[in-house]
Amino acid sequence: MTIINNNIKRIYTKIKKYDKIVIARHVGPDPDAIASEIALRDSIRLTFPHKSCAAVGLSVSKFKYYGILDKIDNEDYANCLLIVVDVPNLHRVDGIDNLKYAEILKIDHHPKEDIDGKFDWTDDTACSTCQMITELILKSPLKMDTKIAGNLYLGIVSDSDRFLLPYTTPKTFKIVEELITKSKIDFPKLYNYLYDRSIDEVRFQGFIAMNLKVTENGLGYLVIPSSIVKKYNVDIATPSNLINNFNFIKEVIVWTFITEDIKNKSYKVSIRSHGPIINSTASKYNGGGHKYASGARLTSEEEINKFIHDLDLVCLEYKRASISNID
Ligand SMILES: [Mn+2]
Repeated sequence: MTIINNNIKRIYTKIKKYDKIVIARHVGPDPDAIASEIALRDSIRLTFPHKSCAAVGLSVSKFKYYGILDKIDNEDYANCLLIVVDVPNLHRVDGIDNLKYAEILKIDHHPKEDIDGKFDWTDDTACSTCQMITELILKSPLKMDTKIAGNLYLGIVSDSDRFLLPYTTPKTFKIVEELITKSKIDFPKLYNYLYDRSIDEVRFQGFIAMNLKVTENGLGYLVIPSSIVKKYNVDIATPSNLINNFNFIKEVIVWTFITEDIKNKSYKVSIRSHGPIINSTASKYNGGGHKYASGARLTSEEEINKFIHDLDLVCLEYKRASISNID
């Protein structure tokens, strides 16, 4: 097989060269992060059975379906090739403390930040890292099986919010078409793994809908105290899992959930946008991410107020700019 794409050729060459490979992703993983690290690991194992390849990071029980993550002995993996997926900054990579890697290689669809891999394949026009991994496998001698294909499909569907977000491109559909055709996955069956919800979570979503505050400028926001998280029997990651479900509200152009995290003495923040660019605001508050989907961390009530005020201004400026464009 001749590899045409240069990025793919370089990544494949590196994978071929190393006998020890560790794959890692960001802390607080989502389906795209988990699916991309596990799918790439399984494909490398399938193609090169003699290599030691591990996918690391804290396991999350609700993502068990994708596969089991590896606990590694750092000594065993000394001088390995480290591949980081779905994360642009080193301090957010999970499970690589004290790992002595020979080279780092990055595959990611977030805007570039501080990880400068020896080789860096960043494509911030890709809807998901899974889209990139799918392309990598389809266009190189790396092998695919039904399980790998299913994982990749779920990562793509989840990160593009069912092909709804603006990062969904004709290329996304082309790659998905090829993925489905070649692997013959039963994709409607897979949706249960993404969209089945507990009644607690559904009731909690009702709480958010009932209590979301909406400003005149189109900012929807809600501060969620830990007592509420406890009362509804959910966890502090639940609001960020639910945030995309609020993307259809006419009066709202930017929305954010600010959840109290007692353990870390801070507030976990998720932000989404229908137009205003929000990652610059997120990075002012110990966070970052995509233009229209970001996260942040806040430490005090005073900071929460400042953050809400800042985001509201972003909405106001966006509205003003849209009106003057019409003129
Ligand atoms: Mn992603």
